[in-house]
Amino acid sequence: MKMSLRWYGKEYDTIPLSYIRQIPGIKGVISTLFSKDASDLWTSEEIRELKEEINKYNLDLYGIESLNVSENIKANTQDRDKDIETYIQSLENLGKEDIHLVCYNFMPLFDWTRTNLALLKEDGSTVLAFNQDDIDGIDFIHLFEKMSLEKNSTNLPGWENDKENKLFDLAKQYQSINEEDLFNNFKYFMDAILPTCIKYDIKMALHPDDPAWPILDIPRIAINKENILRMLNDSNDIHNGLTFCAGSLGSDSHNDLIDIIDTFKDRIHFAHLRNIKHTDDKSFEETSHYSDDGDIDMYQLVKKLYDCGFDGIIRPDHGRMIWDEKAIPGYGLYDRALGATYLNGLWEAISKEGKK
Ligand code: DNO
Repeated sequence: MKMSLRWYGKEYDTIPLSYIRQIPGIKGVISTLFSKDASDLWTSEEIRELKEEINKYNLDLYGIESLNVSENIKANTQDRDKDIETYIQSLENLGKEDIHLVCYNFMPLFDWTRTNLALLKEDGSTVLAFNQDDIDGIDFIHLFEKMSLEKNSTNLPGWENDKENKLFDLAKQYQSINEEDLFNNFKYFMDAILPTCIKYDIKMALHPDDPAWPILDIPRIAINKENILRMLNDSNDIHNGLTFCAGSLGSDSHNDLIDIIDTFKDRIHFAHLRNIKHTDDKSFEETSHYSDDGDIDMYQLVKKLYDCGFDGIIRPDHGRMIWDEKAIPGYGLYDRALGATYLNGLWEAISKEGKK
């Protein structure tokens, strides 16, 4: 297992690599070319530059999060084959630069979604939260306007797609797409890219949908064990794998996280570990990583990963904002560093027990 942190690149991230390097046990980061639209090509030069920047700090680039899949591919518009060709070319360029892990998602239109990016807690920290009541009954256009006003931008943190201009057209398009279409569009995409992934040994790690249910009347499929099984088995190759994201899958309390790790153990290439606390059936707040603070027993998850022989990358996921830090929501330094250290502690204890 290698512990890692997500880093958005020197132009966007507020956290210097020199700080990340000081977190015990972190020797590499997961990163991206954040300015890229989902239909853009990633050139070898750009990938090399990113790697070299990271290497300057004695860190490795462990993998990419995310190489985004365009809405053309997800919604099967007339440009899908063109975008798939570009995606394949980007994968080839990554493979040639010795990158073998790609995290991506297949969520239509919205990536991870929260209704509050800074919910104040009694200890003075702020957390990300999702409250279903806040979006129930809101039509999409109004929601989008509300987010733009609050953020003074149409781009949410963590969203890396070319959403702004085409958003409304796409939203309409998705009205006529159902789950079955999404499954088919996923298979079409995966079958097209797999030969390249196999050739360069690039492990694709599908990120589950967050929250793990359809929002705003737009379908979502990577939401539970059954659906993910179908997505992985329909294009059955180890390179078609999963990012086990505890917070995303755990947003639906019906998902049995331990069983999900057990089911996908050979196909989990990347793990995002974080904790959440449900405030209602479809509402939750993020918490510190510590088991007692949330609904997820972090010890059990780490133990299950260890027992399954997991030897991929783990990163602490969203942190709270603490100690007056100002950073990309969910991606500050302090609470993620605490998370990494806590998770490393669990891993060390479990692995030493295991060897007794
Ligand atoms: C949220 C992240 C996601 C993830 C993408 C992968 O914080 O885990 O935005 O990076 O869904 O494409």
